[in-house]
Amino acid sequence: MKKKFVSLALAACAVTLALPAAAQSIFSKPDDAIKYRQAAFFVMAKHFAHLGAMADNKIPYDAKAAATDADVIAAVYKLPHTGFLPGTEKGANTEAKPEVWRQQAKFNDGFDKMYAQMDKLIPAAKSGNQADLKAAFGPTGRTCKGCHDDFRKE
Ligand code: ASC
Repeated sequence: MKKKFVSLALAACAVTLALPAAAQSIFSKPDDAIKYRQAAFFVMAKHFAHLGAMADNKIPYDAKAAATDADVIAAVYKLPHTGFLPGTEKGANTEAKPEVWRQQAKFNDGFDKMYAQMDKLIPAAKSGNQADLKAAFGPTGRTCKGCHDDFRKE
């Protein structure tokens, strides 16, 4: 009995130690991590869609507004990944599919691909040149969609 308790306690410690430091420092409960990733995605989506509207001439191209969008995206695009912690599969109306935790390598690769595209989109959106924005926007949107198809419930 005592032995079983000790091994359970050790297992609990191992799980705690395996969590990224952020899990201990900034999220006090799983729902906080879910809300954090959703909030970061929401801010990204708003500014990404605004860039898209300018790229597609749905609203007039405004170089200054595009640069602001790029600055906001640059500040938040690496935040959502932090919120996909073990134990956050359910709660806070998450749209994440179980595949996020079952196919970790593929999921992480999706983030790397998004980062690579954003690292092109951000300077393009700040270039003051609508053609540059347009050229970078399409591939970035397809990268978003590719990951959503695999890992987000519709
Ligand atoms: C957006 C938005 C997304 C992506 C994706 C691209 O504007 O909110 O999630 O683009 O729809 O296909």
